Amino acid sequence: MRTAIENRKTKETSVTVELNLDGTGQSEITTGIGFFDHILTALSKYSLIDIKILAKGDLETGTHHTIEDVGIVLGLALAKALGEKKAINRAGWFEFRYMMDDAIAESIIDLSGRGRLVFEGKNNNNLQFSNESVGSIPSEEIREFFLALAENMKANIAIRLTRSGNSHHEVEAVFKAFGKALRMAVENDPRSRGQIPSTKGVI
Ligand SMILES: [Mn+2]
Repeated sequence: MRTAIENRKTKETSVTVELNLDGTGQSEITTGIGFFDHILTALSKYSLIDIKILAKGDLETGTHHTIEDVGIVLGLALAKALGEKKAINRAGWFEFRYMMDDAIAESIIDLSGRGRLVFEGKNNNNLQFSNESVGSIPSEEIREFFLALAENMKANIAIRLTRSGNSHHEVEAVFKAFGKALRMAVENDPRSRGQIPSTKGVI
């Protein structure tokens, strides 16, 4: 079973993440931030990774520490569960079209062993959500989450919002597109016969 548990405690937050890469998209997410719980639940559902997150942060200072630290610990847990990355597809891509047909996002991921985030809107400019806040969080925190995730799971992650819409839908489209790409990347490829998918022999 490709599972992992990670804990991290600082003076700002206490975060526990438990996951199963070969799950069915079951989740129990409690971060104290309702909208964040909502989009992390979508990430679990679309990636089919079972995810439990319990985070207690200094929300009196805002949501920044909690969102970034959940990204760090989720990234560490994903890296641990992937281990040597034997037999995985390694790369994933998916374009998700929101059913209400306003916000459209796409995501590409390479579990390359290097951490990099490309986070852009149309014309390769920086991704800007339509509103400065979405749900109960500043929308700029979404980038901080994915940056922490990319660095700690050591993956190259590209996220592009190709069509604006309702800002809640924009963020959901981003998380769902990323979830689908992640599901493809972590999936075992039966034809690989257990090999590590790299010409270097190590990722
Ligand atoms: Mn929603």
